[in-house]
Amino acid sequence: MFLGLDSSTQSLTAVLIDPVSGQIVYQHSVNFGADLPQYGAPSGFIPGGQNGEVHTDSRMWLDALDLLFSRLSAATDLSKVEMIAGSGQQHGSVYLDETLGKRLASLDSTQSLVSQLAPALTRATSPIWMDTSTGPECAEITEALGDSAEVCRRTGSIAIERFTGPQIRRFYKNDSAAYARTAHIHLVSSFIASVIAGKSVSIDYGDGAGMNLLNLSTLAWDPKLLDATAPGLLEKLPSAAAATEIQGSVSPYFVEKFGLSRECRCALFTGDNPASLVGMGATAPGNIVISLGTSDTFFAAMPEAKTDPNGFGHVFGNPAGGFMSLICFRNGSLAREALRDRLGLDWSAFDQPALAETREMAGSQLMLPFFGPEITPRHDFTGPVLKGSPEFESGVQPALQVRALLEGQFLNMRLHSQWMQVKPERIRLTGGASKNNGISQLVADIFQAPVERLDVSNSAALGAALIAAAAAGHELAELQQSFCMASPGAALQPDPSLGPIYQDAMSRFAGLLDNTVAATL
Ligand code: ADP
Ligand code: XUL
Repeated sequence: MFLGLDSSTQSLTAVLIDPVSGQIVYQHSVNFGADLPQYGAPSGFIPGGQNGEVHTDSRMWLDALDLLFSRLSAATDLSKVEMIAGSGQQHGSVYLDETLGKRLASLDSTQSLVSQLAPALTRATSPIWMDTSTGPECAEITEALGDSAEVCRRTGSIAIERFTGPQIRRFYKNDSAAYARTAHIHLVSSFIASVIAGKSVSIDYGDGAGMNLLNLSTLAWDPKLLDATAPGLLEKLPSAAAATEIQGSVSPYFVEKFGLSRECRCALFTGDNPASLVGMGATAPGNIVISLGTSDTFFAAMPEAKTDPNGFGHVFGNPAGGFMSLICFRNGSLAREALRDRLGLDWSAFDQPALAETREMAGSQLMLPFFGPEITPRHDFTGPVLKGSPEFESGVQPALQVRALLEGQFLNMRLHSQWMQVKPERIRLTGGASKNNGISQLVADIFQAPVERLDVSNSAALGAALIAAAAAGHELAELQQSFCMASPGAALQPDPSLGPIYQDAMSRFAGLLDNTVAATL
């Protein structure tokens, strides 16, 4: 059996798979808010941060590991696990002193992880991906490199507030003594992997690319970005490596305490998005994953590291080799909910009658679907912008408003993923809104590609379990065939007659966006 772990914002999840039967044997989550209330983080982070700061108590992740493994060992036979891999929320970082190696190598299974490892922390809390406090540091890093295009060319993303490099720079500027005491800077993923492996392990290319520090051409830390970020940084970072690289055996702590086998080995941990690409069965180019969650994300495998000339999209390593893109849209379900509530509808009314009865009007009325600031495109919108018939613009036709909002969201997604130059052969749709038939059909029509909906609830942890099996020699493509297939006949086919209509609508949408942004600059 193979174990995949995912340490996300709100929970730590385990998925245990048996590659021979093609079955998930067991899955379980520790919820940080509910299971570890002593950390005061009901949604996985410390509420009330100032100036865009969003941090988490790093010790919470250690207690979550002990709790998860104690529950796993009570529910399953962990001695059958051959290999462990995992993933973590991206960009978050953990800061530790020079005692880390010794502490990891001599963990006492009669004590807790937190009591033995917390004394090594040089920064009490970890900045996580929701943090937006590093605007000045992003500007300084960009300035040192010349311009944003240069940062993007090297690392696959412009300098981004939540990315680890700018976060490290802020720590160095605000507390240089603690920075100087720091001997190891880990990502959430590599920190947890290090605990499990009993030694400080590498950062994988998938998660490493979310730091504004990894050079995508050399797959090594970029000297110019290291210099622009903080002094002496190279010595504090683990090396970068492929996710499937085996790190050795699991720490004796987990053998003695939870009954893992001494032969059980560990692969590297990656970011939750790269792991989801694996868990959604989309590591080969041509497959697109669209996740319609709180925010919407669009990700896809890319054979080579092309970058977004506009700087909105990101490039990460693909755990199966090559690269992947990730584009995030802030106004996802939040915007759909805002319109739903404004019109007093429920989700089923989005499909029937709203979308059904406005079919003839496809692509005719345009909405810039932003109820607040957006990151793709990066602009402080203050509300949606409507362009069409006078009735539509006056907002009196609820059904047409729904259609225009959803069309606007997916036209915006199609427009801002064009830089990848990938023709989607198949879209795998996931996230809360993928349950909606009308929304799912609209995705097929706008992208002119079949849409499959996968019933995979823990795609990152499943992806991690598949990475573990692949590291042990199983064929990833075969694993994905067994674990990540849509039910037969479940694909929604695009209506080809809508192809030219949405092509034209996308050009008009782009024009409206350009004019609106220009008018408010
Ligand atoms: P998260 O990003 O928090 O993991 P989920 O992927 O679980 O989010 O999606 C949750 C969101 O899905 C809810 O906030 C809700 O807006 C949306 N949602 C749930 N059911 C439907 C539906 N039938 N139609 C449209 N949206 C839905
Ligand atoms: C990606 C990002 C988020 C986190 C969530 O850039 O910030 O998707 O990985 O866990």
